[in-house]
Amino acid sequence: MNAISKDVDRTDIAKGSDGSRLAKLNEWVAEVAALTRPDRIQWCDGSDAENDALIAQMLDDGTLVKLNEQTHPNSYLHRSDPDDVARVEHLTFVCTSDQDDAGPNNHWMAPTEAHAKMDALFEGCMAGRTMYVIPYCMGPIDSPLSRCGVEITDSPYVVANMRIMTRMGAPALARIEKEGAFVKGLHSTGELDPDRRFIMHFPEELAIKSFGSGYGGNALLGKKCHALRIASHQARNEGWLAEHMLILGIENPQGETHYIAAAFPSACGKTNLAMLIPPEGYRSAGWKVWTVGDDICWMRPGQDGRLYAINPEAGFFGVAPGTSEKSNPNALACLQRDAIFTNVGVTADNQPWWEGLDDGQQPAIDWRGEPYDPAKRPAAHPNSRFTVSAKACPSYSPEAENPAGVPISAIVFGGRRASLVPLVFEARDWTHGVLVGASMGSETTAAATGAVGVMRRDPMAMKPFCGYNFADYFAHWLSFDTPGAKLPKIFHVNWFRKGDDGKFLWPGFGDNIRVLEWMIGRVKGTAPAVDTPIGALPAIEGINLDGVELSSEAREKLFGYDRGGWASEFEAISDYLGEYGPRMPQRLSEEAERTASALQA
Ligand code: TSX
Ligand code: MN
Repeated sequence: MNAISKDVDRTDIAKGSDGSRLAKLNEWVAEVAALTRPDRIQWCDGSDAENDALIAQMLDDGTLVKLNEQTHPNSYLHRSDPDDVARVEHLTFVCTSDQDDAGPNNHWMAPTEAHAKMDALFEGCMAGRTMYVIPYCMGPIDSPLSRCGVEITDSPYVVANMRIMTRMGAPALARIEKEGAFVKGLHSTGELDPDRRFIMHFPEELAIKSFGSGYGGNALLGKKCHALRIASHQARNEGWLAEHMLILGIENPQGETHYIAAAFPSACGKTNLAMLIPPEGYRSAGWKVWTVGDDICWMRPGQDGRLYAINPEAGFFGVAPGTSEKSNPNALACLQRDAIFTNVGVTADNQPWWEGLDDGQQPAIDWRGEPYDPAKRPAAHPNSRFTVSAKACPSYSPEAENPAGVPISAIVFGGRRASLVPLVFEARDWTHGVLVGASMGSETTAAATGAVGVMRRDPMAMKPFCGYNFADYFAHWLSFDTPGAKLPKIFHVNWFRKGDDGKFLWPGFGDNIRVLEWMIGRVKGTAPAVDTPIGALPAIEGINLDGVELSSEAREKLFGYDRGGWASEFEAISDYLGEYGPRMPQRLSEEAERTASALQA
């Protein structure tokens, strides 16, 4: 157990000692207990003993199934309710007093109405159950960029996952006692009735209420609810950014490391990029990619004017299907022990299994716990997950624990685009880069929607996660461009361009380091580029393509640009941005017009 936890007298906390900086927390816990009426209240300290007891209890009641101890020590499978397997955007609300503050990008409900609705659902919902109080810290425990929260839940599965995904327990409680401030998250799995399921955010109160789902994004409140929706609102007020971005470090043979933050919509391989292993030629030359985070990035200007970033999370809650020795060996290495799997299949000898694992084994039981029948359903749910500590990742950056964060040299936006969009381009300046982020789009895959190849705009990959009006969000991004700011360069990438034969033109995966190398060359002023109206494209001699075989069609499509196609794209972009109405910053519309007219010229 952590030393700090010994200083905390839990009996005293539960009583709510006067004058204590924890009084606010104790009062809230008492209030919630009076509403939800649990049989027991358990304050979580994050200790091994506490975790062992929770795991034993979940094995006993069937919440968890133990996996093969020889091949996957200390690893477990959770099968969720079959109707509770993903985030539910249509039931996710941002409850600001003024509807315009939530914006057209969010579902909105008035705070009083939302509280009344949720409190009715929560009334007595924990009767016969244990209420867990989980103090947690998003970000390194000693970082000024970190923020704390407390999640109250009746789900031991949530406790076990929060223990991996956040800095949970006694040290977080000690920080809350020192600061007095925390985000209040209330969660109950309820009866898992899809008609009585809501995820409500109250950014003005720094509060979250989530009922009726045990699924990660709806139930692990530190992640999407706190670290993105609530934090984005807080970040605007306090002058920082809470983004849906991976963070990686790229180390060159001279031993210099540059940090890159990158935003992609779902199904673009964010976790794979965050854990990239360079191709052999690069590795032997001394290149290395370090993983800081795979999903969320909090960044703010430092004393020197640069943006400094932390990963607020402590683990990975990644999509299992498609994770293989080829696509992501580092992720696979993380999953050999101490992992929780949700909704994957299992082999006859009880090893976790998913589509695209490609290890030569076969599934015996599917994610519903039934004998595997390919005619019925895939073995693993397409949104099945692993939860694992970041420390288990072979490429985990030691700098990820640096309380000062890492300085960001480049911000990358990207999407899945079969046509038009080249492999990489660089924005002219910050304003143009914000436009590039705001106009991001990606084509859907079967895993996400069933409808394949439909273009969805997803500004900065924040469409489901921005806790306030997108027009205000773009203005906030623009506001970082101040005298003295040493902002990162902004790029756009597309690993998914296809040829006329429908095949991918770029090898992707480890070879993406070639694109990252060009970006860092641009940051340092050494890599050549060609200016175009959409931004700067790599000069063909400026990007290392040794060992990559590209047809002339591939070269043309990956490194060229189609003026007519982009002119149409910019019409679509103006229409899309127009949907955000009169609150849209004029600087952004002007930037779009500037590009559009350059394309006409
Ligand atoms: O994650 C991906 N990345 C980023 C990796 C660092 N994926 C998987 C996306 C689904 C989550 C990719 N898929 C990437 C990519 O760069 N590129 C592609 C498309 C692609 C697929 C297969 C091949 C090449 C490109 N080639 C062969 O299978 C041989
Ligand atoms: Mn995400």
